[in-house]
Amino acid sequence: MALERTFSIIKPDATRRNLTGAINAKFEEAGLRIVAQKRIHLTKAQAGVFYAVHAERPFYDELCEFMASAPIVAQVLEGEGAIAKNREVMGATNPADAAAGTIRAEFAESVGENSVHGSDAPETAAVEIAYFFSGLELVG
Ligand code: RTP
Ligand code: MG
Repeated sequence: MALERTFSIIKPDATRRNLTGAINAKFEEAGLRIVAQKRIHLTKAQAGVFYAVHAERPFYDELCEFMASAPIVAQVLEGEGAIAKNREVMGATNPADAAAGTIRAEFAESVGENSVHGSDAPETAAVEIAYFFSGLELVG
């Protein structure tokens, strides 16, 4: 399998509870390398652009409010099959459905405030990485 990069966000519910290090440990234990990372506080409009694909969903406004409610940690993770591996480490969107040992099973508070985001395909990973990072900031 090829070396791949994916985009990750440690969401406001997790930064608020000082879980950045615990979540990063899960990524590193799974063999994912953090090749870029920054802590930023999004505006609601910036969150809205990032989640534009969900604009018609009933939870969109609440999701954008939440993503702008506290700092996030934006990251690029690299590894063999990084996109699928990251989604495996995150667990299901709803923590009630997430497998034991996954980030969402251990840390998520609800289906909305679920601690992490991870890209779902190579195309979305490329777009999401480019929204947050320049090429010079990716240090493999
Ligand atoms: P993500 O995009 O954040 O990695 O999560 P995902 O693929 O597992 O879930 P997705 O369907 O893409 O939904 C994006 C985010 O929207 C929030 N959400 N809230 N209240 C709800 O029913 C609901 N459903 C989704 C979550 O924060 C989810 O991660
Ligand atoms: Mg998604």
